[in-house]
Amino acid sequence: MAACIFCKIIKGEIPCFKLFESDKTLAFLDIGPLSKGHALVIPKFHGEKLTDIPDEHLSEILPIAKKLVKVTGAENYNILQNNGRIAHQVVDHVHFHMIPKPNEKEGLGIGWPTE
Ligand code: IU
Repeated sequence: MAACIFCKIIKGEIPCFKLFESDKTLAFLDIGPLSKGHALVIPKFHGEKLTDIPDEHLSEILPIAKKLVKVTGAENYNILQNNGRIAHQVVDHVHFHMIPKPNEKEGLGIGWPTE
């Protein structure tokens, strides 16, 4: 979809800090992180809401979110997916948030390679 910002990220027209990519799925760091390591996992298939995405384009999403959790070392984390304005969706391309919740004392485990 021409005007979709996440489709532009998928096409490489807008840069992102890429964490994982396959033919169906892209994961990258959120530009406005709620915590260190906040990542988004998105299907490359454009759809506004979860119910718009064919199952075969969703199959990698949770396995990749799990891998990203392990990379951060977070023991506490949220996996979130918002649909519609009332449900706090801002970007109209399906995305799953992986939001680590750092331990106050020890922080995250191994952290990202940028550190
Ligand atoms: P939401 O679930 O639609 O509310 O979340 C949208 C997220 O997309 C939000 O956390 C933004 O910081 C994030 N984001 C981004 O990572 N890169 C962008 O270019 C834009 C939004 I626009």
